[in-house]
Amino acid sequence: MRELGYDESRINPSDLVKALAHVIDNDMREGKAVVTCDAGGNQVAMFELPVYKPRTYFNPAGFTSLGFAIPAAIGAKVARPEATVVATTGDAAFFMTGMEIATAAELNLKVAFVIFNDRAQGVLKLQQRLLYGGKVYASHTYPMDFCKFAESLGIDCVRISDKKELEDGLEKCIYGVSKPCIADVLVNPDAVPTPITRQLMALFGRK
Ligand SMILES: Cc1ncc(C[n+]2csc(CCOP(=O)(O)OP(=O)(O)O)c2C)c(N)n1
Ligand SMILES: [Mg+2]
Repeated sequence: MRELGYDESRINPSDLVKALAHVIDNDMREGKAVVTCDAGGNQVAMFELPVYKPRTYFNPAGFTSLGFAIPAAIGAKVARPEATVVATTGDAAFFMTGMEIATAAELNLKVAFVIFNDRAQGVLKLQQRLLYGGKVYASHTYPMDFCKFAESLGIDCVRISDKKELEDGLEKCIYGVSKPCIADVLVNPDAVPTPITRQLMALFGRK
C-alpha cells in the first residue's frame, strides 16, 4: 500500500518496511527472527510487515507505549541469543529509551535498531495539521546524530538516506556486523500511512 504523500525520490516508511521484509524474509518464515516495533506513524507502517510464525513480532498494541521497541528487542536477544533481532522505532521513541542501547553495547547483544527518522513526532505533527489548519508546533525532534551516539558506545551504525542504499544498508546492519547496530533511516516526513489518515479524519469528522 502506498501512503499519502508518497514521494518516489525519497525513502517512504512503506519502502523501509518492504525492504526490511525482504532482507529478513527467510528468518521470518522460519521463525528465526524477532522484530519489535514502537508507537507512532512508523508503527502503522509496520502493519505491513509479513509475519509467519508466533512470537516473531512484538507490537505494543495495547497501551502503545512509546519507547517499547528498543528495550523489548534487547530482552528478546537475551531470551533468544541465536535469533536475528530487529527493533523498529521512531526518532522520538528513540529519545525515550535509546539509552538502553548502552546495555546492548555492554553485553554485546547483536540487535539491529532501525530508526524511521522523520525528524518529528510524525503522528502528532499530522494531528496538528489536520486540527489546526496546518499550524505545526513543537512536534519536531531535535536533530541528534544517531551515528555519533552509536560511535560513542563503540557499536556500529549505518545512515541510509538514498532509496538505492536501503536493502544493502539494512542487510549490513542486521547481518553484516558483529556488534549491535543502529540504522538511521532518513524517511520522507510528508508520507502518511493511510490507515492513520483515515482514522484521524473519521475521528475529527473530516472526509
Ligand atoms: C509513553 C508514551 N508517551 C506518549 C505517547 C504518545 N505518542 C504516540 S506516538 C508519539 C510520537 C511518535 O514519534 P516518533 O517516535 O518519531 O514516531 P513517528 O510518528 O514520527 O513515526 C507520541 C508522543 C505514547 N504513545 N506513549
Ligand atoms: Mg518520527
